[in-house]
Amino acid sequence: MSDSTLRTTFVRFAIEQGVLRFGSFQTKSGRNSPYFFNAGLFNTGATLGRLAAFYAETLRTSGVAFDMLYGPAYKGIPLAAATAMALSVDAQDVPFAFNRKEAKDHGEGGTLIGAPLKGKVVIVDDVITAGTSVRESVDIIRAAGAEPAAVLIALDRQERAGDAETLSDGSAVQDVQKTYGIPVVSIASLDDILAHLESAAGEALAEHRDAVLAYRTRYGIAG
Ligand code: OMP
Repeated sequence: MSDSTLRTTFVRFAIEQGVLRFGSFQTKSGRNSPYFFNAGLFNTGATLGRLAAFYAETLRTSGVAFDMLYGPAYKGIPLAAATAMALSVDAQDVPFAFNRKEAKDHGEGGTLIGAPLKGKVVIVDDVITAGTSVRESVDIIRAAGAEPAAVLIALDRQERAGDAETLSDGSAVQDVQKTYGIPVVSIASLDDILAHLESAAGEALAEHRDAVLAYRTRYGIAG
């Protein structure tokens, strides 16, 4: 599948599954968004498997060199595990690890579970809006003596970080790339959602196009 076909197919898949919805939603950073992508709604074996195949294909074609995957709790955990399984379908057996939110002082102890963090580590997560959640993962990986290699996400909302007065110039994803010196690779982005809304296939959702465009004008990076 070509890169653009993969993106288009993914946007359609997310809409079909009710993962990508249009209406009125509040984001974590307090923005009132006309669309929302809830990756937790890929909640059957088949849909999670299909999502993971998109992650695996996106990572493979990105050219990023990596040794293992890391899934931040909670939502990154099934994503990293399923992506590792999807990579193994093409005989790429990659270790994965994840964290728990609270340290355990008995049993296996610690906050990290799975393969030991070492080498080049790809952080697997769902969405980046303002980019607030990447720092913790980077810190955990570095503290273990490993090296963050990239952030792999399903959707880049292509928004600027900050509040109304302090909106940054670049996108949150660009900020992450600059701050940590690692690429952010996404299956799809807001541009792909807009392309769908503007296509014949997105006709039924055309009523949402103006609101999404207005939102992008306010918080987005692209013109
Ligand atoms: P940042 O940490 O600000 O980049 O926001 C990303 C997080 O927001 C994701 O991990 C989700 O918890 C949540 N989110 C979505 O899942 N989908 C969206 O479309 C928008 C958000 C959000 O709240 O910004």
